[in-house]
Amino acid sequence: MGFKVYINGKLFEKENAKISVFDHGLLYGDGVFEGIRSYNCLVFKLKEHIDRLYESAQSIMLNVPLSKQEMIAAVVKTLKANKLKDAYIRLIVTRGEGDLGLDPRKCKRSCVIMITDKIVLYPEKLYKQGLKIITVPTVRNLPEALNPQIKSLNYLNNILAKIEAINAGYEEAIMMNSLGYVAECTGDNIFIVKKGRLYTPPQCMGSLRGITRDEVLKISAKLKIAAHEQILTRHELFIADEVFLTGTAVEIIPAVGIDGRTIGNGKPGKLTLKFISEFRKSTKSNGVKYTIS
Ligand code: PXG
Repeated sequence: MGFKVYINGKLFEKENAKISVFDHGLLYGDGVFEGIRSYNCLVFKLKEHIDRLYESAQSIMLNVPLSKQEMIAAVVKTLKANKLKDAYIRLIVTRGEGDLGLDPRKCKRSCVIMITDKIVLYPEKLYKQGLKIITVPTVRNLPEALNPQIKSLNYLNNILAKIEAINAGYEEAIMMNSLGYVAECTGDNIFIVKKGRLYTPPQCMGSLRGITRDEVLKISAKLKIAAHEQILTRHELFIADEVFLTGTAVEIIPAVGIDGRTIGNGKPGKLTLKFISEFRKSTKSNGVKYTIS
């Protein structure tokens, strides 16, 4: 069975799911997106993802032609049409079809796209062993230039950092901001554990306000583990007891090496493992429910 893609209210077979080459999402990266997951027919934190999508759109003056309720209904409709229990959901709103020029006023109708697919899980081995990662030269976008809070279709900043990691033989990069402080990874937020406390950079250091990050902060409150939003330097990463990354796709993954330094004892730490198991529990019980026939 082929799979179906939602475009502007209609479902198309994958082969026929096409948009204009004059769409400003393609020509200029002018649009916003979300990456969402569903677990056993529960869309995890759907409301939070939709809220963030509309905030990104508001910031770039992009009209979303659906109410939030209609958007949620469309996500559920697409998941049901594809009979997916566990899914990765990519929600995209582009400026729509315009002409060869930046002027967004030429784009008369924004374009809403939803792609739902089977989730590709990272090998369990990575969660057990942890990642070795590096800091890279490309700095995270300045909040006063292109605010990382806007989850826009322009991800070249992150892709350049990813290329630098890959060229050096690593899978993931830690991005610093222009002041040299830790911002985030290319598609994940970063946390450290030091002396039983949790630290993560504040948003003003140049990171996206991750929904997984928010959930980790919530879990830490529940477990009565002190958590702080604090400016972090490379040095603090190197001397951390534990480091982990958070994001929708990866959930929570330990980092056991940074720039050649071994973090802690080189194995995923106790608190990291606790957060992984608490997070997995949360994905089983939180979200918007749907049924598939
Ligand atoms: N930072 C950046 C720059 C991101 O793009 C996160 C942090 C984590 O946020 P959430 O809300 O997911 O905890 C993201 C999210 C992909 C993909 O296809 C990327 C993200 C999410 C899902 C899939 O690479 N980025």
